[in-house]
Amino acid sequence: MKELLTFTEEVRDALEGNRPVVALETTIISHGMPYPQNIAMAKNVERIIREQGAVPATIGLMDGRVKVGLNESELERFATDRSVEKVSRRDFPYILSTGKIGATTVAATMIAARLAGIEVFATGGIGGVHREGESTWDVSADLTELARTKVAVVCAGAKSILDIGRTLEYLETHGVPVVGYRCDEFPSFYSRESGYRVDYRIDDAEGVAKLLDLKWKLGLEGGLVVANPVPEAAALDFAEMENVIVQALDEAKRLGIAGKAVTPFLLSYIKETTGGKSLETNIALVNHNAETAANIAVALQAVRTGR
Ligand code: PSU
Ligand code: MN
Repeated sequence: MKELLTFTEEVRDALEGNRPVVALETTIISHGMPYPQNIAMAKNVERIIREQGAVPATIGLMDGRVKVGLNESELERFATDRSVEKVSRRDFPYILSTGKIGATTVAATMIAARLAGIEVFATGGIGGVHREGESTWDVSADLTELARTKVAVVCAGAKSILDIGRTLEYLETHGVPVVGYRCDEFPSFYSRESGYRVDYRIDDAEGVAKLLDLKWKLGLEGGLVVANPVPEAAALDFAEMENVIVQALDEAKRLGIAGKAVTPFLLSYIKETTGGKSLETNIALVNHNAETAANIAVALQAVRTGR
């Protein structure tokens, strides 16, 4: 199995030396943001993680390998190549066996992180139960992955293109704790509110690290959602975003969009409709998640080594 993974030197050294590492996904680069903002964001989050004393590992599938850590030209390829496929758990073996290039979603990045021995992962927002999911059965594989794979996912909540209430119910059923990092309300990506509460509020990285360490010591498999609201200064109005989201959902229905195309379609519709504003917010929240994830990775290392 190990021969399927390729590490950059920086990531291999960190993992061998038991130093804190933070995983990053590539779907957000290839399918979540336009060029050149996506490549700027990808490099910037890596810088932020290093500044906080951890090592970034951006993950993608390429040449039949799981790349754990991407060099500059590989990052550039994920940011520009239109043939990059979106890879979730289902698509993982197909993309590897054909040697195609695939950007990993939250679910696929968790799988790769677990294989590599990385426990903390920073992203933008997780997938979830879609609105009207009770009839379409559109439930992101991110949720089933969180139920089974031992990785903490730091995110700005879930976009309200989803049914946030049902998403939280699913996570509860599957035993995935939803921690509010310095917040009581589960955030909705662009906004700091959603109308739903988190399970527990924790105000410091050490607290999150202790919870993680204990959860996994107890043999309670599965991940953790760390909900880290977008910084106040970059937050958008919840009601305003709701209008755009309803339009996006109508349009998706009209065009008969289904399967893995749903989320990218909604995201790009919202981006078009809100212009640059939502992109700025998106970048701000990802930066913030990278910083928080690095702090948690460092704290987890300290808990483990008893420092
Ligand atoms: N939600 C966002 N931005 C994103 C995604 C979700 O606000 O970029 C991406 C993530 O990679 C996530 C994936 O894992 O979409 C979920 O896709 P699906 O709903 O098809 O499982
Ligand atoms: Mn789906």
